[in-house]
Amino acid sequence: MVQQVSQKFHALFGKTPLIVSSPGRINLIGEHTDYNNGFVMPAAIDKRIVYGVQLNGTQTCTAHAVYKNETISFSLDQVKPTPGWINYLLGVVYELQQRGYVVPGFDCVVDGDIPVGAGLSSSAAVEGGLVMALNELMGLGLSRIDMALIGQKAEHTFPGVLCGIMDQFANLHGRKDQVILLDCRSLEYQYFPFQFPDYKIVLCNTMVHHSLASSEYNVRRQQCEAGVSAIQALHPGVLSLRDATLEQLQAVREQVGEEVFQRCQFVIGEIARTQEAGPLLEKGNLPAFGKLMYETHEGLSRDYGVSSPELDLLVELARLRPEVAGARMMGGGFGGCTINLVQSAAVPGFVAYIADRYQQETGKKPEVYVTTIQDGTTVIHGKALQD
Ligand code: GAF
Repeated sequence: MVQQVSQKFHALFGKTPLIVSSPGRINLIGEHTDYNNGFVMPAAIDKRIVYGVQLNGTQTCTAHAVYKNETISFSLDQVKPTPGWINYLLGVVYELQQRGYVVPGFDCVVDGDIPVGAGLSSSAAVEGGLVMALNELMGLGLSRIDMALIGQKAEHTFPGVLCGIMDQFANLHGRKDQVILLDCRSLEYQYFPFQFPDYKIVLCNTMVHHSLASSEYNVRRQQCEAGVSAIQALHPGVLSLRDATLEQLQAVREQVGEEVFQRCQFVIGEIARTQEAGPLLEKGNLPAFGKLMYETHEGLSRDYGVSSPELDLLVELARLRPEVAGARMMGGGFGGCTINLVQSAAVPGFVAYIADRYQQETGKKPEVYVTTIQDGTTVIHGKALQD
């Protein structure tokens, strides 16, 4: 892909680009906890976006997406939300401008193999890759945390998804064979080795992406905030669900109503589960870790209301198999992938079984990816020579 992007860039713009590789992410546990100041456990994976970028000395940016065979140009004086993939690039440029940086014109070619709408955060990869490339070409000296925050803000202001920090953080801080335990309140983090030769991480793609995903995501966020406001009236020290206890939530149950209660109950439980998960991983206790994953799925489906019949089916199919330590839906929800911890020797049988049963029940052919944990966003070629 690197070579292809480089060649395409030469063909279109006649220059040598800076190349940046920007991965998708998985999340082992800690779902919908990031915007509640809780913990998450993501990692960057072997599916990625590759960028070729170079400054062009004008006030215009031209971007070519290889996978769409589409070229779009925009002027730097008129950076505004625009439907389609270009929106994510525009968001990054806008956020840099908002921070006072004078973004110069640039050309870019982008290609990738992160399936879109699969919950593997291709959008954070598009954002992280561009901010990294511009940081390098403009010599901005931004930290990886700064870059993650810029990507997150871009997602808020342009596509309008009020996401937490997990995806952009994982995209920029991923490390080969390690998962990140991130405290989303302090942004302190630690790595846990994830090297278990006996197990593989298998992602099963429902091939379904509901248009509800962004609007319902924002609704969940509001529901969590409603729960916090009610608790805060009694306990002023509670600033987020991270600070709240189940007893405190119970005390406002009637006031907030059953739906908000269930949403908040899930989040409080999920934050606790994610804290339990670190030591289990350290001990290599994947069967116990996997049990927590199943609990997470139940909560996401029953209490948080972000699963779908297809995701529930994939988890139920996985649960019937002794070689699967744990499985759950992953990411924002309403479609996309499940994440499964599967005994290595049994992976081919599991893949065949899932493909067969899922197709029988839904008529859809799932895609299954046996994935590995890789480094976060990386500049592959040093600063390219200006022609
Ligand atoms: C999406 C969001 F972008 C993340 O911030 C996170 O909230 C996740 O859904 C759910 O855990 O990927």
